Amino acid sequence: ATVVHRQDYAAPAYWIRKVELCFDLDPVKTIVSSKLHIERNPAAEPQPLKLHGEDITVLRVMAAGESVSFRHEDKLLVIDNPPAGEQFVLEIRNTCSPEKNTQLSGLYTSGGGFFTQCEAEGFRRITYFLDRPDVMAVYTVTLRADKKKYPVLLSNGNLVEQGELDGGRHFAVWHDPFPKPSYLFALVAADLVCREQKIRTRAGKEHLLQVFVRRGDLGKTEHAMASLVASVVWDEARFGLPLDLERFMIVAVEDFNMGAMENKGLNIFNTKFVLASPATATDVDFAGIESVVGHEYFHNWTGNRITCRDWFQLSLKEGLTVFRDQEFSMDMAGSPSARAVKRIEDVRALRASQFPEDAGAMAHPVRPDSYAAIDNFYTATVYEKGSEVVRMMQTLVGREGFERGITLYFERHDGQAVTCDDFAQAIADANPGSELATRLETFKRWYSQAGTPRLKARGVYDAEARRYTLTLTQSALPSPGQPTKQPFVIPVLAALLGRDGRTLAAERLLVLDSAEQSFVFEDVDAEPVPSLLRGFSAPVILDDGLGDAELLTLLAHDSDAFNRWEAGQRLALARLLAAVEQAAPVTLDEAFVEAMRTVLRDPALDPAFKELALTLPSEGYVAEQLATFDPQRIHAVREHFREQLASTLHADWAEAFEANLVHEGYAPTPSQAGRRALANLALAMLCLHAVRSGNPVWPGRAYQRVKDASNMTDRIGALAALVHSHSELAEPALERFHAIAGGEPLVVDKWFALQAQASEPVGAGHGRSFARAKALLKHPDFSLKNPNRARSLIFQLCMNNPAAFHRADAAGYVFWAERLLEIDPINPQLAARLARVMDRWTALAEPYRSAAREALARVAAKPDLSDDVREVLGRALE
Ligand code: DPP
Ligand code: ZN
Repeated sequence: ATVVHRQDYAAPAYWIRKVELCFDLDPVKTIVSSKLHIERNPAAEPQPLKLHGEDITVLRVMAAGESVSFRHEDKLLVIDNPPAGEQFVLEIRNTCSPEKNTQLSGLYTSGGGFFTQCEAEGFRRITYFLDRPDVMAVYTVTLRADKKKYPVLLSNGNLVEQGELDGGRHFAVWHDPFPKPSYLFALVAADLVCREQKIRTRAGKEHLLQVFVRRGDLGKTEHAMASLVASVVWDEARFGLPLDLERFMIVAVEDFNMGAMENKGLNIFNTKFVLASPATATDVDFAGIESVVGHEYFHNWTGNRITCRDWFQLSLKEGLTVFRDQEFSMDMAGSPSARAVKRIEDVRALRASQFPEDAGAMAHPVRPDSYAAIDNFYTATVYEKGSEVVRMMQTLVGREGFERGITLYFERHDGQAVTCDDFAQAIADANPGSELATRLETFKRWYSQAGTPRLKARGVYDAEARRYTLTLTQSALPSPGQPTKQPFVIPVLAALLGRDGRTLAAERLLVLDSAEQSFVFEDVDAEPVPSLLRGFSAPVILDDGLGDAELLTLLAHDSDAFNRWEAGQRLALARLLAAVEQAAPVTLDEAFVEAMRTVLRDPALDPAFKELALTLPSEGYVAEQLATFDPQRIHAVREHFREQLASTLHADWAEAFEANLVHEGYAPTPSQAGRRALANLALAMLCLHAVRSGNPVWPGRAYQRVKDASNMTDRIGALAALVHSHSELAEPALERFHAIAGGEPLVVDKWFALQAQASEPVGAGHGRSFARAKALLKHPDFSLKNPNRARSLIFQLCMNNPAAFHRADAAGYVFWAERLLEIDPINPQLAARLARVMDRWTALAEPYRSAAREALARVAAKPDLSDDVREVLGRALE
């Protein structure tokens, strides 16, 4: 595969200003006719016209009304002698086969309908084009298809005409007035129904919102529609960005590689992020829908109106839009404590996915320097770390300053394809003299340097001078291709607490922009406990040297909820790490258990916060702290700790369970969701203890709940409690759950996922969870072709169940290799994601490390792997 380098960017030699597309839709052979209005770029050297095309067949090419000769070169269609003159029209006719398109990139069929996915490079699988984001054109699209099978015909923009054709066919013509890159093109032809609603923006204009789903799913679209309405209102209120389209459509499809796609005016969504009813979706699903609907809607400005010059700039739109959807969810959550809970969840997700990425074989900067398959760079780094970079800018210029920056960004670049530099420049220029503007070039290292920086903080208190001096130092480990790093700009929100919990110094912003700097706090009454990096103000690994006593102070008193949670996690982490080092089982100390009990009992704390605070750091997070890790050892230690918390806090769990039962009607609000989350954690702990002590009461109650729960959150929570505790009732409960699911795909996905994540027994029965997951491959409901289903079983096992996956006999790795080789010919994007499971194999202890290398080498030896998989394996084995 050819590797593309960021430094090689050159503007295109030709622009395409206008496109007229006509589709004769047929699953076996669809005919695409396109008329391209092409303009030479006067700044470029005269050269052949090279259009991208992949897995499609050209029928004819005409230029300026006459047939023109062309040739193929790799995946390009080359016209050596395009017509002279500044502008000309090129007409192309080609075919593609949607039914055979199992990659789900380009035009494909799903559930008997036609759908598209063009980001990043899917448009070239539909027709020949300059398939790059800096080529922006106005599209007019005609769709023709059988009316009975495909009564709904949709594309971007506005419907301008529709009517009947001979032979039971019909047509629709759509026009999108906004110039857009080809990756934002979409079409849908299917038998769908829709929920619709009108909305009036501040300017008084009325707009139509529509959510299209399969027949029978209409009752599950209310939440998606409500989320869309809220998104429209929020973007106008917070950033002054209104809906610019007459109509905005969302279409749900069952087979989809990503979560959703922001095609102009016609968002296409994985059903997982549209369909929800209390009976089928959990609180987490409801929150996910709100955030993804928001995310895709917000792309309309950050991504579509201003797009990326090239794919290296992907974080320009993704980092910024993740930041916007996180802010949206926080604003929707409302109360300060609900906002904090959302922030904790976002940081936990960042640490679970992005930190390991930054430390592994695929580490890359937020703005990568090269790629073989761009689809491999839709990563946690580009998205989540990219969002943190935007958040740091907001911290450095303030919330109002950031809004001014966004306004300037749109004044300067609306309608353009730009770079991450352009964005940072606009935020800085709107805030002259700010902490950002004065060190912009240094700040931009966040875009170019990979790896998670380490921040060390040490304080000295001078009682006589009542002065506290805090010294911050930073360092960063080498990452692939970047042996040394220059200092980052690290905004550190800091406050000082007394040992008794009172505030000794109010929160202030410290900005570290060199290797080492000291900051002085005057008038400090007593030796303080520093509360640093509040709200996780920078994506770094903090070493503040605090011991148990100080962390207990922060856990009990910090007014920053994030740091309060963090203090509890660090107390737990320190114990987990110490125990992993020991050969013998470790008993949890009284101080820690009491601290957890205090949190659980504190009536002033939000139940959602308690659930987060009482959940031990994940096995993956523990592994990340170690240069070499043994997944089985970590699992055994963490399970042992969970059992101890289950038994020593037994009465408190029982009380928490009863106290947090929700008796009102179901609503996916943060407050109800928090109570359900805590009740479910309590139930899990109660079942764990009951199974160990042979008491049937709590498992019985959990079983009852699987049968009777009025909502999915409680049902699956109870099922999880039985499965993870290895209760005898787990099997009948799983059967019951499957029956209740009634074949509903998203619920069946949950059933697979839960079993794939089932905690592996420690000691007797070890291997049972792996065996169960493996056996599920043969279940009649299982399929590799549906990405959601494949992810629910295979990815959950390989990524989220370390003790089942990393086996001394290497059976987990064999399972991984076999599935990877099965999926790759079907869907390379999906296969490449699965390949990423091995990112951190070099940190594994023996015998896992050698076995992992062998599995990697075995897969890499296959000659006909996709470019996507080859790139990931290549980096892993480098
Ligand atoms: N659909 C993906 C997203 O919104 C890629 N743009 O992040
Ligand atoms: Zn996005």
